[in-house]
Amino acid sequence: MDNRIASVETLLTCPDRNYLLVKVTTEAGVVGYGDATLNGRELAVKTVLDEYTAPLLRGCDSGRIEDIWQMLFRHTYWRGGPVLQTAMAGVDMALWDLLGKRTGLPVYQLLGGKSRDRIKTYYHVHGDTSEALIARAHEAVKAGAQVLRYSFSTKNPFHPESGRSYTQPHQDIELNERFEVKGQAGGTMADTETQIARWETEPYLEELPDITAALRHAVGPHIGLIHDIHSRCTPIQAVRAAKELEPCHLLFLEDPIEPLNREALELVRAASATPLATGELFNTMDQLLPLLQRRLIDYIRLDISHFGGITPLRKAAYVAEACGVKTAFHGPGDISPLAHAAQFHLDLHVPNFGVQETLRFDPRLSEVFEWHTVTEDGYLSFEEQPGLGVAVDEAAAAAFPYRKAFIPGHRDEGGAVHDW
Ligand code: GCO
Ligand code: MG
Repeated sequence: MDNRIASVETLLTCPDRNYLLVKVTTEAGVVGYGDATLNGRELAVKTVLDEYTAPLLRGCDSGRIEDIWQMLFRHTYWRGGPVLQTAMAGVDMALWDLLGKRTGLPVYQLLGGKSRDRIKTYYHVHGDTSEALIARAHEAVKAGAQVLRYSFSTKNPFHPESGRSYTQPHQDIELNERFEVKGQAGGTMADTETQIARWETEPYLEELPDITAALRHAVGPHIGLIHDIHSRCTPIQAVRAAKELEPCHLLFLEDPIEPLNREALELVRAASATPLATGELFNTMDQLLPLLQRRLIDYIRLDISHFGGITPLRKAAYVAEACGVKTAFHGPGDISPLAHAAQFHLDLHVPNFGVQETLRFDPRLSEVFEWHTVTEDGYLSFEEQPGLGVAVDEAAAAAFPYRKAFIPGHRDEGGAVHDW
């Protein structure tokens, strides 16, 4: 069989939101798919893949996955960054998928086999008020969830009459009985880059401990609770939040501060026993390593599509294992089912798996991606197939053309830029 790469192509599709897919085909006609979606900057990644990566890979042995990764990372000289790492991730996932299809084995088997039978997952629950949040959490627990990531809206204290509130990003998609989308996930796509929402951290911090305590009381002691601060605190505000949330026994507090401000995590760590997680914005190992070495976090939140694919994510998980840190890979709606599937294979394999973020996918996605997962009692399993186990319908993908969309920006009440 001629395993040399004949072509590397990109497919941009928008069934509900934009996804950039990479398709690698060998001379023998075997095909692998990967995800290279960078929310709001899809065309930048597509240009890298079409103009630079595709010509470079033509004729390479598709089985030399590690070597191709090293070449793409190091031969460009300009290493890292979200655009280049996302492009590499798409190729890397496609090569693992292709190897699985060639050998007839699922990717987790190629990685060294299972360390567990099923994957503990968490979904988002959001409420505009504490009551709405608790009602939603009860629904999720009734449906079998054992871990919840919660978010809420904070009343704007400066304009109580206006009904305006500060809302956190979330991906709590409600479906009706006919499996149609009732509400869109909050704040993840905007039509223009100038669409701005307001945010002030202090009023939110006033509400956070009470809402969390009420939620903990409502769901009882055995449901895992996760909260994502989404980089919106200064270091000392994060210390306050982590300390005040201590009695609520969170599974973890995510991105308490701007994740690239690594030194300041030490302050939060020293002040409280609330477990910490970060990493969704990291692209390379050097960003993560100091946090592991200094035991500043409990969960790595790396995202397979932005960290360069299966090859480096596996290495990061092994290093985390050596440091007693678990995985909680980033699983938002802005990476495609191919990326989610690739992470599921790693989740099954790595010994130090913790929990996996996932979401209720918009049903329109099933027109483009065919994959079979089952979630029972909050644990996910999937049908065994060679490779990643996700079939892509290219004709359906082409029928949903790209629509330019952006991550909405935030500014404070004074008009200054704020972290999203
Ligand atoms: C999460 C993330 C997402 C991001 C999104 C940005 O923890 O799931 O923070 O909600 O905001 O991936 O595109
Ligand atoms: Mg997050």
